[in-house]
Amino acid sequence: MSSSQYQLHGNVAVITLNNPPVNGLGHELRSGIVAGIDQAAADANVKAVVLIGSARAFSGGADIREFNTPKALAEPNLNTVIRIVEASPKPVIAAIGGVCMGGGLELALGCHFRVAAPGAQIALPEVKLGILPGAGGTQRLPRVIGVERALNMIVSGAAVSSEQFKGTALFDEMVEGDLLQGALAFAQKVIAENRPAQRVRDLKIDYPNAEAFFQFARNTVGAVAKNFPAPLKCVDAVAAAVARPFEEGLRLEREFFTYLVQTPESKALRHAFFGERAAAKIPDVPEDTPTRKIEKVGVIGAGTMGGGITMNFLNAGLPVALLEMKQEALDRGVATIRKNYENSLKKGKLTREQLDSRMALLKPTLSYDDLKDADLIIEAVFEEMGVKESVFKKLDEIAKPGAILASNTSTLDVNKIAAFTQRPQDVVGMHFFSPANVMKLLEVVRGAKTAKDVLATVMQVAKKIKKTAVVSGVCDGFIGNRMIEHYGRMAGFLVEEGATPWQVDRALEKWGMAMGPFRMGDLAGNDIGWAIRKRRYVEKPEVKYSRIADVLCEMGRFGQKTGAGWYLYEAGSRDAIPDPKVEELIASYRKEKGITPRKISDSEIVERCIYALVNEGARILEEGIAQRASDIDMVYLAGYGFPLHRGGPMLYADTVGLYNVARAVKRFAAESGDRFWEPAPLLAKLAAEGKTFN
Ligand code: T1G
Repeated sequence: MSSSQYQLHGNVAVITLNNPPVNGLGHELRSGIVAGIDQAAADANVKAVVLIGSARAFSGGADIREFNTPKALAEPNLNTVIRIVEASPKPVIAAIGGVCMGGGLELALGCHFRVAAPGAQIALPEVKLGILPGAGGTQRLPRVIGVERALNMIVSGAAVSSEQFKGTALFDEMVEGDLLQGALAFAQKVIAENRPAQRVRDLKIDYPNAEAFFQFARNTVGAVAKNFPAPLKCVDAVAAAVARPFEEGLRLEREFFTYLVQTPESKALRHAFFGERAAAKIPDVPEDTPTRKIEKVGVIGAGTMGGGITMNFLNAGLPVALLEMKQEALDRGVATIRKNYENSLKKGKLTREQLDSRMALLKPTLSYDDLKDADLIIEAVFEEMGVKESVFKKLDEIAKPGAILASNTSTLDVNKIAAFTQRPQDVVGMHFFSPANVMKLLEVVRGAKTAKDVLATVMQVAKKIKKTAVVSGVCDGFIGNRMIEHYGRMAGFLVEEGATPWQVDRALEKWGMAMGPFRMGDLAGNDIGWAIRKRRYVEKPEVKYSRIADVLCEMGRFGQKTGAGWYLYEAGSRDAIPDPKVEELIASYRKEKGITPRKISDSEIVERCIYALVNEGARILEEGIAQRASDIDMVYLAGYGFPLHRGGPMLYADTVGLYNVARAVKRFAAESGDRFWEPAPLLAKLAAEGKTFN
C-alpha cells in the first residue's frame, strides 16, 4: 500500500500522508509528496493543494526507522521535498491534526498556508535525539512565532498544543470539526481571493538587541546542557536565522545537523529512544495478545515501597485497596501518601482537586476480603521467602480467578513464589525501584509459568503508570541488582587497595553517574547490602567481597538513617561529609590485612566499576535473562542513574570498543585472580569478531 494518496476534490488536489503509525517521512512518503506536487502542477484544473495526514498524526517527523540507513538521505531528502513544496506554482496548504513534529512541522513550514485542528501537538523534538531540526525548522519557526518562543521550543523539544499559536503566522486558521472539510473551505478562500502564496522564508525577523539575547541564551542553555552539544547548536542556529540571510542560515543549520548526528551523545539519545520502545516488545508474546482488564488494584504492605507503588496507580486513576496487618502501620502508610501529594501540591505539580480525587481512590484496609475483586494484586511485604509464602498462599485462597498476582521482590526466586499457589500462570514479578512513585524503571520478572497474556497485561499497565518496563528472567538480582552487585564489589576493593570512598564516588560522578556507590549505600541503607552479603557468604563463598563495609555496619553506620555511614550527615541534612574516622577504619583494616595502599587513578576506578557492569551484563544477555542489550541499557538509564549521554553500560562498551573492554577485563582477571573477571564468553566472542552488543 502506497504511503501517500492523491485525490481531486473539485479544483483542489489533496495529498494524504499514509505511513502508519505516525506518518514518519520515509523515502517512499517523501517521493509520494513530490509526485503529488508535480501532478498538481501539471493539472491546469488544480488551483490549490492540501497536504493532510491521519487523525493521529500529520507527521511525527523524519522516519526514525531510516536513521543511519542510506534511505534517510536518499533523494528526495526532506530538504529537497520542502524546497519543491515551497516552489510549487499552486499554493500548498498544510492541514495539521494530531501530531506535527520534527520534520513534519518543517514540512508544514515549507507550505504557503497552514490550518490546524485545536489540540494538535506541535514540536521540534530533535534536541531530545541529540540533534537539531535539520530541514529548516530553526530558520522558519522564528519567522512565524517569534525568536523567543521558537528558541524555547527548539531547545526544549517540548510539544505545544496548536491553539496556543492562534493569531500567529504559524496557522492561518484554526479548524473546528472536520479538518479536511475545513482545509478545503480555506483553499477555496485562497483561490477566490487569489491570495499570494506566502513563503515563510520571505518573512522578515525583526529582533532588536539580538546579540545580547543570544549571549544570555547561550549562558542559560550552556549551564544546563553540560553533557550534550545539541542545545547550544540550537541557539547558534536560531541566532543565524536572525543575523544571516535565509539560505546562509539554512546552510549553517545543515552543518550543525551533520556534526550533531554523528556525536556519541546523539547516538546515545537515539539508542535510548529506540531502547525504550524495544523493551516493550516480547518476542514470543504477539503485540495483539489479548490483555486482562485491570480496573481495581490491591497492594499488600503500606511501607515505603507499598506506598510508592500505590501512588503510581492512584496517579493513573485506578482505585487501590491498600492492605496492612496493623492499624498504625496502615495509618502511617496512608499519611505518607498524603504527605507526598501535599508536597507536590505545594510545588504546584498537583491541584487540590487532583489530590482529593487520588486520595478518594485509596481504600486502606486490614482485611484480605477487600482484595477479593482486585484484578491485579502487588505484594510489597518483607523480603523473606517465608513471609512471601504466607502472603501468596492467602492470595491463592481469596483472589478472584484471573487476578494477576505480582511480587515486588528485588532478589527472591519468582518461580518459588509462584509455586506457593495453584495458579503459577498468574504470578509475575513487578520489581519497582525506590522511591517507587518516582523511579521510572519497572523490572517485569517472567516466571517459567507466567502466562503470555499476564505479561502482555503487565507491560500495558506499566505504560499506563508511565514506567519503563523491562522484562527479566528469573535469577538472583534479575538484571539491575545482579550487575550492581559487582559494581559495588569493585568499589569496595578499590577502597581496600588505596582509594578513599569519596575519591571513588567523585570519579564515578564526574564520569556521569548520578550518585557514587558509597553515597548510594548511605542513601539506601548500608544494612541492606550487609544482609545480602551475609546471605552470599553462605550461598556463594566463591564470590569475594571486601569486608570493610561489614566493619562499618558492625559499628551501626548504616548511612543517612543513622546519621553516619561512609560519610557523616548533620541533623536534617543529606549532605555527605567525608569522615576522618572512616579513613582511620580503612587504614587499620588495611594494616590488619597487610595491604600496602597504592595510588589509584580515577580512570582505573571508572574502568573497574563500569566494566564490572558490562561483564556481568554480557552474562545476563547470553543466559537470556535479558532479551536484548538495549534492555540492559534501559534498566541502567531508568533505574540506576547511569548517564544518559553514554547510553547505558552496553552501549558505552560498544562505544569504547569491545576489543578494548575485553583486554581491560582480562587485565583485571590477571591482576586480581578474581574469577568474576574472566571475560564473559559473549564479550570475548563479540570482541574477537569485531562486533558490538547493540
Ligand atoms: N518515525 C517513525 N516511527 C515513529 C516516529 C518517527 N518519527 N515516531 C514514533 N514512531 C513509532 C514508534 O517507534 C512506535 O512504533 C509508534 O510510532 C508509536 O510511538 C530533519 C531529522 C510521535 C509523539 O523525535 O515523540 O524529524 O513501537 O509509542 O506515545 O528535523 O513517538 O509501535 O512499532 O511513542 O503516541 C523527530 C519521535 C524525528 C518524534 C507519538 N521526531 N516520536 O507518541 O506513540 S527527527 C521525533 C515521538 C527529524 C528533521 C529531523 C512519539 C510521538 P511501534 P509511541 P505515542
